[in-house]
Amino acid sequence: MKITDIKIIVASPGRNFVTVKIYTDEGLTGIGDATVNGREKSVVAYLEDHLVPILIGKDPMRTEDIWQYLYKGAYWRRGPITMAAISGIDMALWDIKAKAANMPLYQLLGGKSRDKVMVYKHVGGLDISEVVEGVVKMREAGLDAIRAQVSIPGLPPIYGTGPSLDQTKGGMITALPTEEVWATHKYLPLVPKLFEKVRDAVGWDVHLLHDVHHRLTPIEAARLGKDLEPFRLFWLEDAVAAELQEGFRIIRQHTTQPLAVGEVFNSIYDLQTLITEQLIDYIRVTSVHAGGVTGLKRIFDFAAIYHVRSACHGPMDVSPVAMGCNIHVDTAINNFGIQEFSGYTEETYDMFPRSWRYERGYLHVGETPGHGVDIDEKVAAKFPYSPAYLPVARLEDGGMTSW
Ligand code: EZ4
Ligand code: CO
Repeated sequence: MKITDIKIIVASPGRNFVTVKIYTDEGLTGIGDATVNGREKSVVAYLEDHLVPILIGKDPMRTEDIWQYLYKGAYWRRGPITMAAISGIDMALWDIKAKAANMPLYQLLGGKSRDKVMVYKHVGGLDISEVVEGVVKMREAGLDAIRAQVSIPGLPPIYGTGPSLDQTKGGMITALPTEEVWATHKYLPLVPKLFEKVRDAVGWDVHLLHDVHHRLTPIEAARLGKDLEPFRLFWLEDAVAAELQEGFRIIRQHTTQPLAVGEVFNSIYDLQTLITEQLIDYIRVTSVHAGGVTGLKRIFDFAAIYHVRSACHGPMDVSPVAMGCNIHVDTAINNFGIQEFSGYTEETYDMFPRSWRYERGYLHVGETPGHGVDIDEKVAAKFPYSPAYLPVARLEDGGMTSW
């Protein structure tokens, strides 16, 4: 089999998605997700200028060799743009391979290790009572795992705390970055109060999660971990920016609060220290940013050796294609932990016909050959690219900070 053509489709059915479509001389096609939120066009240029020309004529069945060719062969390794481009290609190639085998992708990854995939969804609110109300509703909707975020009284709402503020362009995803305000000393005492109220309302038979969005220092995160211990959270996510993996040693020394990190990682080397020193409990890499099906499976197998479980990033900017690939990997591996799932706009669902399905807190893998997600290009054509950025964060004195 030979690759005859590769098309890059950019569309914005609620938010921007970059989709790679690979054509072969045997008529089989495959698609992959290559979206990097807020940097979409850089991936398109990388793909169109550099990867498409060198892939035409290659054998699409050689998924490992093509992955290595694009990774090692670039000389300039890693990075979110490069790795998203490789991810998009890799997903499309696995789609073709599984279609050629006439099997759903999970069969090529070892078959089913579980029947369904537990997800968590997000609840946000401007104050604690709003969040508690949202968590109760979410529980009624069948969720066994729920992420809760609250705004800081006296400060403007921050990313991730509003009712889906982080999910639509009508919220806080804007044409130019908005600037938010962050104050750690106001946040730290608030979060334990939130989870005390949430536990009072929904009890202990539910997994509760919280995302710090990289905003603390290690010692501040250690304090938060200790203060949250009575409420037995499933995890504390992105407690600190993890460029310095060793920073997690400080958190780990002080708290038994389980830790998760990795949604911005794109290579196994971003997490090597975290995993081998068992500084975290869940690794949050996702197919679209960590090297496709090939990269994701490699990282999770590595993590398994160190008792670290999977937790694929799965917000709305991880497209239904990448979500489909995540679900196949989630279903096949032994060390599955949880899958983030925000759901999508109706327009997005129309654009990506798929065989996976969501039902009351769980995702179910599809049985169609390939990864089971397709793109309706007529629908895509109705939603042209529209520039959108994540917000940035400043301290109250105006200094830039992590968000
Ligand atoms: O900030 O998807 O856990 N989920 C998250 C997301 C991310 C965005 C980045 O594009 O933290 O909301
Ligand atoms: Co997160």
